[in-house]
Amino acid sequence: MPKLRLSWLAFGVGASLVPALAHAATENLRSDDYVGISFWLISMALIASTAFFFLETQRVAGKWKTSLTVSGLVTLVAAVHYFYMRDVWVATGETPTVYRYIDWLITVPLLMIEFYLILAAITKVPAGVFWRLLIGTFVMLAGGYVGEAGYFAVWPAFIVGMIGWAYILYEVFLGQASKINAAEAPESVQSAFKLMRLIVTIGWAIYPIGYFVGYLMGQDPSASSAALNLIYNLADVVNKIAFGVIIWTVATSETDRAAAK
Ligand SMILES: *C/C=C(C)/C=C/C=C(C)/C=C/C1=C(C)CCCC1(C)C
Repeated sequence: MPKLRLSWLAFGVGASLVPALAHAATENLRSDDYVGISFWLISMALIASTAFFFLETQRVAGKWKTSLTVSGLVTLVAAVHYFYMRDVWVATGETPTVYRYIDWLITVPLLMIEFYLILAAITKVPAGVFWRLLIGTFVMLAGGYVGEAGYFAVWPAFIVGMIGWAYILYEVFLGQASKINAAEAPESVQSAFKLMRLIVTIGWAIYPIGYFVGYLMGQDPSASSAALNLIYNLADVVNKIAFGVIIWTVATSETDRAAAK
């Protein structure tokens, strides 16, 4: 069973990265540094989730294995970035913008693939749907990055990012992707699709709220960077870990249902 071995291999590579990176900190975490503590907590939660998603691929039916593997990749890539972000924050007290956006640049397209895989488990999906979601993603992240990194005024950059996100929402609620969620799909898959729409709407909305609080309320940037990072960190728990757990719930219940037949 080559697939089974592959997931163990991926797990092994991920697990061996952990000790090397987890000890990279050059400063000690202060007990009153709540943002730093949140970086720590979430790093560990992401690692545990990665192990869980990879190992659970062995339990689910074939067509769900890739979805769970992608969930594990999202949490693995994020975990590695969280180690670096935590170090930047603990050592300097500054927002780790570059690491944050490199993380998003990899993990948001992976989540789009995840979305596409769920649709593909229901029915044939035109590849154009995936590409349009990806274009929306790039516009959204490019806008956010040039604003946060100081290459562009924060308000117009925010608006560009919002347009990218609005386009994704349009595609998922009114565009071709929305029409694909056909009635013949099993109920649990349909409810997963609805839940994923909720994630992209409510879960993802936490990020622009973070940007707004961090840059657009006219506060001193150093005072608002704590809020910015706390909000982004919370958003990642919802959108990376909880999102993966949703996929896992559907995958296991669909697998059990098929086995009971
Ligand atoms: C795992 C990381 C995820 C799911 C990151 C998602 C990021 C966003 C939805 C960011 C959205 C933004 C806007 C909608 C406006 C501009 C500022 C951003 C980039 C924070």
